[in-house]
Amino acid sequence: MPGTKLDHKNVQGGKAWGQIKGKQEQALDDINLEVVQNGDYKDVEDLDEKLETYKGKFIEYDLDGSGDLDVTDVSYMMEKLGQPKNVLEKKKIIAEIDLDGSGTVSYREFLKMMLGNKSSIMKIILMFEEKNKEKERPSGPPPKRDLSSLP
Ligand SMILES: [Ca+2]
Repeated sequence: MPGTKLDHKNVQGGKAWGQIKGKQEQALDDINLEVVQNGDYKDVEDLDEKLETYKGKFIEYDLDGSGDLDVTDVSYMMEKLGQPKNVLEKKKIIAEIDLDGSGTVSYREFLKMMLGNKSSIMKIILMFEEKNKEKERPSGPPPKRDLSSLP
């Protein structure tokens, strides 16, 4: 039916939006549970905690609640993280983690990226953000993000 892909600008914060986000969270919870149960990542430290964090991130960036991160979602993510990219760069970022070639990043693909050993631009940027957050900043504006300062 038309209109299932909602415009987040109009509905975010509304009741319909809350329902979409609730459903979305449920779906991601199911995938998290499956990941824990199938044991692929049993060697990952604090797996439950990490899955919870990644779920939150995915929901935050999946603006329309479609269950996939598309170019628009990745644009928003990169801008929010202070790493604006052009369309080609965004497509490249997605292609690195888009295992089934759909042109979008599903939650399973997102988890594979975050939990796997393979490096990718999105992973580096997200990990960098996480590191930045951990640092305590009692006052003043946050320091300008700079990818060249990564280890
Ligand atoms: Ca995909």
